[in-house]
Amino acid sequence: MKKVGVVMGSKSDLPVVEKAISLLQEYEVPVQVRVLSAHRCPDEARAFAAGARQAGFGVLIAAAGMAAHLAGALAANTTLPVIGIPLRAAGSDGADALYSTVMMPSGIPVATVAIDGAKNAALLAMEILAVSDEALAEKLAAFRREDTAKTLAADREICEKYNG
Ligand code: RP5
Repeated sequence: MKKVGVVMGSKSDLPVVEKAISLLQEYEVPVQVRVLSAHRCPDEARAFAAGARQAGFGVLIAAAGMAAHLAGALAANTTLPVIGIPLRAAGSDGADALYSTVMMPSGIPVATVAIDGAKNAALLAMEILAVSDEALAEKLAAFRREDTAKTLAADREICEKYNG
């Protein structure tokens, strides 16, 4: 199976990014995790993205806060799909990172999830890999069935409590 590259702009992003890493690990998807900043080490970030396809990656996830250019900077250097996670950061509610990540110029797409949306980033990465991996597709379908069952159980509980 192709690897998922999970890149964060700073080690301080790890508490949120860990949710994506642990979900990918739970589904036994090979992951490589890096701290690479579009601003603090642009050469290393560029080299990682430029070599990612050759290195066996199928999707990249890039998480960054504030002026969050990491996902776009990686996307500029690869034609692998790049998923951006805009993050809340000190002194910021994440709206700056959301706009910095989602508002890409035509021709360089970044699939952007919600602010701090690490779980959806991991699920989307797996959905991309599952296009050519039936076993992974079935695991994702099972996850959806469980999610539906949990919601319907909550509905039954609330109905009993409030609707008699
Ligand atoms: C961004 O700046 C990082 O992704 C992080 O979210 C934010 C703050 O970084 P630190 O100053 O905590 O290293 O580049």
